[in-house]
Amino acid sequence: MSEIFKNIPVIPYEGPKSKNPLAFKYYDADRIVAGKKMGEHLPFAMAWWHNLGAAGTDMFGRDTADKSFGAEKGTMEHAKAKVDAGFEFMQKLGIKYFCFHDVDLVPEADDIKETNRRLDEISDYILEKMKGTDIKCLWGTANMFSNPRFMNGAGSSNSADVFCFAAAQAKKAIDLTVKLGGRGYVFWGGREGYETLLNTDVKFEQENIATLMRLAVDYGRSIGFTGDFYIEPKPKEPMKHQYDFDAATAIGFLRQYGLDKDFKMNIESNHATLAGHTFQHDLRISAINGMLGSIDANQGDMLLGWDTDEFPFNVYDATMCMYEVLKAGGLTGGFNFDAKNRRPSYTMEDMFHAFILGMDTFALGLLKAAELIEDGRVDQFVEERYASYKTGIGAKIRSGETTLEELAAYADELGAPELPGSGRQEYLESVVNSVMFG
Ligand code: XUL
Ligand code: CO
Repeated sequence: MSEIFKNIPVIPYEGPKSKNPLAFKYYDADRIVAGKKMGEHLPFAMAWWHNLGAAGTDMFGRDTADKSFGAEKGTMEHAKAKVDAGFEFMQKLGIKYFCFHDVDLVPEADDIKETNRRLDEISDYILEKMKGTDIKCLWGTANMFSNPRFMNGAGSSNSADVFCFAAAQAKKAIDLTVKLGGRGYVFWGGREGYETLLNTDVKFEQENIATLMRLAVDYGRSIGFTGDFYIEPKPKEPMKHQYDFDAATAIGFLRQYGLDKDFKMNIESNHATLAGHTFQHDLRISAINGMLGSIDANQGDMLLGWDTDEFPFNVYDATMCMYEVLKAGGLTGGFNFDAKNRRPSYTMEDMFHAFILGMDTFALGLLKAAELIEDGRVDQFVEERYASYKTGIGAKIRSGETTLEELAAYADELGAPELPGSGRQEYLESVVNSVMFG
């Protein structure tokens, strides 16, 4: 098979001084950081839909990039050309994982039986490609939001027939994920929400979503899937309101319906910011609940109120992300670049620049997060900030050995507490800067 990305070599690591646009400046897969190889800390993944599918179409204009990869779009030849392109791309970048929706892999037919036959054919082809490489699936998912049948949702649809269709797609996508060695299976509730409460029974819809997830877990376990299921929270877009608003909401939902043992979170940076949180916030909320599973690595634009899915460039955010990941002991999933080139960056070389940027940003984030932890000033400050709970009345509160009467008597005795101590935010921010640039 002929080379698709001609003139693009295997991307080498050349170090921070390199000016070669087709080289890593920070991502050095074998470098040991915090006791582990960088490549193990950072299981990067390619998103099939953006990298091999999205060609620049937006609401105001058509494709700018040519992603035909030499085949006619909408055909199985094109589906296979995408596989060829994807594997060449991943191998040139040293990426070990990919993520997919069912309909990213093949053109959807009118009849689901034909779509499934095409999925069998393409997954055989992918399996063949995987041989002799160490590339695997990170996670799979079903696209239950693009086709008009899902206009009112999938699990949350008012139509039981549509619910069945969603179940059928999820079943097949779980089969494919298992076949391709996937670590996880994602539910992103793109249309699981509402446009208006005037026509919506929220409780009914949430119960149905939970039923769909329960059935998916039961099926997955029955065919030997031992990985994690993930919810990928997002507060809005395409719907005005989406039920998996943010990590806290999704975790509450999972606990309410007894799904928390099988599910974790797949946190996407741009989704967290749409929810009015920082990326770090949703990572922390997931981590403290033991549910930090995987990450969709991208970034939004502070000046725009939608999901721009940009390649990550913000090293502060990546550093705080890696700080959370290191503290959580790593991910069971990985870092999926759910990100796309800007529309005017339409050449094949731009696809590589984008991944080099994203991988270097997270490599730098990892290095700086490890330094921040090693430095210890931030962690030590947090530790000391709660010191009043280590002894005396504080220790009794923590161990649950007190009563409201006892605490009230203690307060009476005290008269007035001292101020609780400075938060030292500006000092801590300067510590972060000194680690970033020191
Ligand atoms: C959409 C989004 C999805 C999910 C998978 O905002 O992030 O691509 O990652 O369905
Ligand atoms: Co995503």
